[in-house]
Amino acid sequence: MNVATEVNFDGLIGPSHNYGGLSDGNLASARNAGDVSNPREAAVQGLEKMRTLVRAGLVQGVLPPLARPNFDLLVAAGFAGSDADIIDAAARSAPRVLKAAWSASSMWTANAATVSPSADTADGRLHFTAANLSTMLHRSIEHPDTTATLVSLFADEERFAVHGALPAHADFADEGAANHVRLAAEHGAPGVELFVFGRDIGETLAGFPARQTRLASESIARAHGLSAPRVVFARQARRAIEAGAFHNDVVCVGALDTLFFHEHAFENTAATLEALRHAAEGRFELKPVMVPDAEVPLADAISSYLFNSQLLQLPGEDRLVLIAPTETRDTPSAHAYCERLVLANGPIGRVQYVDVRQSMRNGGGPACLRLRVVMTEAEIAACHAGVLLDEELIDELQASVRATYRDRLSPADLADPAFADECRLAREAILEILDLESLL
Ligand code: SUG
Repeated sequence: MNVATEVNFDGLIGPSHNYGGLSDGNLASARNAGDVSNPREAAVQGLEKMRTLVRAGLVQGVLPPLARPNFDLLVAAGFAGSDADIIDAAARSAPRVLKAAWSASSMWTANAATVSPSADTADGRLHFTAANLSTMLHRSIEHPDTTATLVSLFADEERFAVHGALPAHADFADEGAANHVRLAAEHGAPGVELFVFGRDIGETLAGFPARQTRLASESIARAHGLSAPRVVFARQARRAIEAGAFHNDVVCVGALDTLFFHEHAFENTAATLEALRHAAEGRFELKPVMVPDAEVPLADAISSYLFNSQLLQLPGEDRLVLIAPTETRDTPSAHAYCERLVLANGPIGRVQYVDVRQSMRNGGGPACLRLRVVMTEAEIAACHAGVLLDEELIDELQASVRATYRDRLSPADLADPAFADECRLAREAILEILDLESLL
């Protein structure tokens, strides 16, 4: 067995972070639509979360923001001329498309791709499939640039396989690692991969959209060369989606042998746990931690983002640590549950709270902001070194953000062509720091 480490690649929040109200079914996004945002504070908060994990002794990576506005989308919508002409015309006749083009949503890197570590794949390579994010217009434009980023970071084809996104059709709707959980005895051991979908192909459902299909999940498992007996496909509870759990990671998080989830996360909890136990047989014993609705009602689980936490094995701690958003601490039922959880002598020994409020107001908690990549030493050595962070690099990124990002951004600013230049310069400075000028 290879020794491997879980590396978290967080999305660096981009300079156009704003509250567009673009995500149907994401209650926070709808609630805060049109509010003034604080891009500088948002990016600093995200970097502080990364610093917390660096200080805890973890390997921490970062993915740069994508170029915004996305002029390809605006040109596809028929706008032409200079950048300023395009923004001006779009602001007048297609403001919602312009908002989509400006979205900084690539910060939520849990949706960037689905990742299978080399211990799980038939060819022994570390596989990525960029998510097509086809359900939401503003997110559907991410994948070409995300693929390019992944290819630059994981260029060594002998060790890494980067697959482009699945077809952009509703039957293949895919939201990446937000609907995927990997469980294993140790990070480097062969594991069990759980894919959670909300919809079958051809199925149309009333209400909030189910953003992941069974076909998408199955296609990824095939492309990654996963061993069928070690893969579980489970249906997300319709009730959870209707209550605002637009991704499974809003009601479930897993790490190593532990699955932490809400009673109403899965359509059939008993069958899901049974399938996981069966897939894990001979490798590890599953430790399910199910939170009853009577203790944390589904609505509180979703508003507090209790489950959108990072569940981590930290050096020097014998039990897992849950890195939860401060909103969990501020929600009485979720907070009381966490207090009991750590006393219970189960697999989770500590809860630590982080402030990512700017992202949370768009429905993005600590778990949304990171893409987990289990990597061997050799894979870490083969990955682009410029994106692996230490505190000095975090300081440098924060200084750059403070110098180039706006403190306040209001919806009207998105119509200002000068803001596009400002964002370009801010991104250029970041790419230079990360030694990724090739992505300019
Ligand atoms: O896709 N919000 C994101 C939040 C993604 C959270 N990710 C995970 N759960 N893994 C989304 O709904 C809101 C953007 C806006 O309204 O401006 C947004 O895209």
